[in-house]
Amino acid sequence: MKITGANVVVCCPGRNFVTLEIETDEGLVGLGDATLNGRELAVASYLSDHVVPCLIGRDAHRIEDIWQYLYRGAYWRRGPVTMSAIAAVDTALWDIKAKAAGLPLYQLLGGASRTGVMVYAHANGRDIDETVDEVLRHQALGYKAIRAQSGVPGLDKVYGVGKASADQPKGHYEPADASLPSEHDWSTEKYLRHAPRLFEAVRSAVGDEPHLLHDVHHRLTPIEAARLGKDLEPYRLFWMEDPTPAENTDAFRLIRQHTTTPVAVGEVFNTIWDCKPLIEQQLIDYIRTTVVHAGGITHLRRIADLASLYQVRTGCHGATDLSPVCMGAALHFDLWVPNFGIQEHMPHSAETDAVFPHAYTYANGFMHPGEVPGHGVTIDKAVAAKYPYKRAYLPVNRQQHDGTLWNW
Ligand code: CS2
Ligand code: MG
Repeated sequence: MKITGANVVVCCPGRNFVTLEIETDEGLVGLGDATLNGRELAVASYLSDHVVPCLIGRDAHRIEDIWQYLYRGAYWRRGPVTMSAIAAVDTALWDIKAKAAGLPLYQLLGGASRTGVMVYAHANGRDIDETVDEVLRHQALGYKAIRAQSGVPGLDKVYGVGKASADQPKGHYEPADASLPSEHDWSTEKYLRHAPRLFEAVRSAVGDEPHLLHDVHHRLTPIEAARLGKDLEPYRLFWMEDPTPAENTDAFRLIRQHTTTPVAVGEVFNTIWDCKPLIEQQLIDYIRTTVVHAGGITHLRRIADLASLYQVRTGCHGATDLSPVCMGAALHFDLWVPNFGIQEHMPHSAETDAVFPHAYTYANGFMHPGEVPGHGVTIDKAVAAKYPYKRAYLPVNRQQHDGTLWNW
């Protein structure tokens, strides 16, 4: 089966997405997500200007060979742009192969290892009371696992807290919110005082059962993260995510010395090499890499297999800036992967779902990728064309007391 064409579709149904469509001489078409929030056009160009010319005429069934060709052949290896582009090609080729076999993608990976994919919801609020209400609302929707993020007293804008608006579902949160990076103010002291109070209120409201998660979003130093982990131990979190920037692996050893709160890292990682030391030294409990930013299904399987040797479980990233194509492919991976942990579930908007019709479903805290051949996600290019690209950036953080540029 030969690749005869490939198109890069950039659209913005409320936020930007980049989708790669690969066509074959047998009429089968595959889709891959190539969205990199805030740097979308870099990946679109990497694909259309540099990758697509190399794909035409290749055998679509040779997924591994094409992966190696694009990874080794680039010379300049790794990085979010390169690996998102490779991921899009890989995902589209797995979609095609599964369609050619007439099977849902998870069957090609090894079949289902579980009856459904446990997901976690996003509950956020401007203060503790509003956040508790949102956690209870998601508990009532059947979620077994809920992430809680709230505003911090004394800080104007904080990661993970949506702006209440008439045209978006309650709690909707889109971080890429401006045509130039918006500036948030940050105070570690105010956050460290507040976070334990938030979880004391949430845990007492929901009881012992629900899994509670929290995303620190890279904003603490290692010792501050260690302190937060200790302070949160009474509330038994499922995980504390991105407690400190993960460039320095040794930082996580310090966190481990002080707290048993489980740690999740990896949504900004893009190859197994980023993950390797944290997994091998058992400094994390969940690896957050997912299909779109970590080289596709082919590479994500390698990361999961390494993690399984150290009892590290998967916890794929699943924010709304990863398209439904990524969500669909990830759910097939999640249904198969033996060391599955949890899947993030931030429902897309109705506009986005109209662009990307899909077979996956949610019910009572679990998702399922569906049984249609392939990964089960398509693109309506006519609807996509109604939403042209609109430049948008992720925010930056500045220390409130002196304006030092900080981690967002
Ligand atoms: C967050 C993301 O969902 C998460 O865990 O870290 O929302 C992240 O902020 C965005 O994906 C960045 O584009
Ligand atoms: Mg995160």
